[in-house]
Amino acid sequence: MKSLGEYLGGRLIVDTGDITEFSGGGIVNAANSGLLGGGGVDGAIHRAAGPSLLAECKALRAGPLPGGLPAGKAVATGAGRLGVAHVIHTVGPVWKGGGQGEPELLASCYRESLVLAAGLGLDSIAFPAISTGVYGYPKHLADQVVFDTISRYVLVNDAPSYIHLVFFSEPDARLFMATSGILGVS
Ligand code: AR6
Repeated sequence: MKSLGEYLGGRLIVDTGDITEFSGGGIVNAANSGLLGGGGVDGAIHRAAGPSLLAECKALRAGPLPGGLPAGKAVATGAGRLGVAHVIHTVGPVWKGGGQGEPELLASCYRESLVLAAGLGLDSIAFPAISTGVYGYPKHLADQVVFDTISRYVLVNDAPSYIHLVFFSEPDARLFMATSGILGVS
């Protein structure tokens, strides 16, 4: 993982690389409602964490979440072999053109994950670019929602101290910085 810049008084850090290499308080998983793994970053996180993560997700389905996790919500587990204390699983919206509440649901994913992280006492948390893969959310539109949501959150919340956005590719990270108007600003 490589850091490309720090913003919002150092609390927002833009990184590029594989989120499973993050070490710190927690990472967020772009899961699906079933919570039992999948492709993309979800598959990578489950592979890196090992079988205990799937076992914890199955326990959630057998216990408090029999119908799975709705879009926009978040739930925490341990993190198996990952170098973090917790994985926070959230379900992004599937892009259907933008008029089906997608921006609100995406904002909710980030907010709910941050609130959970703060409640768990995590000092740092790393997000992947939720919904921008298989779920088809246009990257530049997601970037606007993410920057807006995190900017508002840090204004009124002290924890977590450090919020990392981990983009799988450097062009995706630079698109985020350009879209949110922070390219070249530090
Ligand atoms: N580290 C950081 N980012 C990654 C990694 C990684 N190791 N791997 C992929 N990405 P996606 P979604 C980026 O499709 O759109 C799964 O099957 C990727 O480049 O993983 O929310 C779930 O089970 C993209 O920008 O998540 C769900 O069924 C971003 O992560 C569904 O996909 C998100 O892509 C969720 O779709």
